[in-house]
Amino acid sequence: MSTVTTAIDIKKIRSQFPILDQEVNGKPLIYFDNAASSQTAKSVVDALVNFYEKDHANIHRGIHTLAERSTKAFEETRERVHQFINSAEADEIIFTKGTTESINLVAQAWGSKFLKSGDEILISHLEHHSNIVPWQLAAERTGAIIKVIPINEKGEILIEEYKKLLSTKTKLVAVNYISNSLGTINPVKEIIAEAIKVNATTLIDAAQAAPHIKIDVQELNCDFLALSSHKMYGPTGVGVLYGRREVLEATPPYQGGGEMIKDVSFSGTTFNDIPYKFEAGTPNIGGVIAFKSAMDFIDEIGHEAIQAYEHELLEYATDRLNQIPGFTPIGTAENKASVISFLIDNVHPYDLGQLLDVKGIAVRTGHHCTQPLMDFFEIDGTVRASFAVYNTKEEIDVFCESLQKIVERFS
Ligand code: C6P
Repeated sequence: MSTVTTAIDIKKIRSQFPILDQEVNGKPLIYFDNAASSQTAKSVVDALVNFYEKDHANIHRGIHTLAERSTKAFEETRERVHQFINSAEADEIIFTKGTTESINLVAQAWGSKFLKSGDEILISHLEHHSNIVPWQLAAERTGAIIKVIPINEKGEILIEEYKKLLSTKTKLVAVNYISNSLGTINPVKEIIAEAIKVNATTLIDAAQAAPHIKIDVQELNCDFLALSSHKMYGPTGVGVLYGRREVLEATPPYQGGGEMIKDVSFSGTTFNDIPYKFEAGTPNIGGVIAFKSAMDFIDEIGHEAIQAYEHELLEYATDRLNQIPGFTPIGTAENKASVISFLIDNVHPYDLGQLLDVKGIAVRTGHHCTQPLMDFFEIDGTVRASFAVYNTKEEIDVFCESLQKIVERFS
């Protein structure tokens, strides 16, 4: 058994995740499906319970005590996100259901005003369907054209090819920070800087980045950034859209309803200020409030420590997996987060996923909502192991030994 060298109190961290302390199919659970959804920290669950047991009321509407309490806690999370991603102000933080809704909001609301026939939208070949389909719908509505930034065999964006695609016709560049299927960390700062040269608006899909690396929207200088709480040890059904003030103010509302208005009459409506203009209806109040505890959990460990530890897990697993006969990694970028997508000769990914589940190991199999990327590699899908800060080298040992046995059975 190996020991982890990076300074991190794994016992303390794991104590925040009682769900990990169980058997699945008679074996201790090993949860390596964190890119799909990470487990929820106990402090987050406690915050949710506390809200429903003590503070539940609708927000921004009532003047009674519970309404004031829940409104205050909700707005405290907005402040917390503002700090967490270093936006210029808290009003630039909009709560959504998740990254998918955040991107759809931009594609529909911003797209309806700022995209017109012949305009170009640049996305990369690495994108999740959530950063492809909303643009296809926007393109259909407006006559804009989608252009795809090519990648190499390692799964890295070809920056020189990207630069060639940029022109005065480019109205939007939308790319992910970290690829969910391959783990590639994209040079988003450089991508944004190049987009700014042609006055293009930029959107960063940070769904996979937010749990792993420090995000600083002012340093990145992006116009929009999207993330999901459930990949950050927080609750499902909560996401964030960051938007630069000027861009948000210029963007029309996404949905109509309660809270997003200043004044409504049958002859017309005036809209609320940002961020409320984009938050129609009653949101996931409890989820948003509990999301604050997820950011506290991440910051207590620190992004630097998280990144160093997860990188150690990535290198350890990669070395061990490379020794397994028939192992082929899919995505071998120089700059990678803790995601390993792979194939094993003669074993279908679904069979592998099922056989690993029998051993209590949770991985994701399939196309990971990135079918164009799978087409690039001429495969239907992969097996994907994605590590979080609560995973250990000992779990990787069990995973590799289990894989080895499966390979032996199939050879
Ligand atoms: N990827 C995965 O297993 P939502 O579902 O809205 O929270 O996030 C969508 C999304 C957008 N962009 C990226 C880069 C993502 O990874 C995801 C979610 C999960 O890879 C579920 S498909």
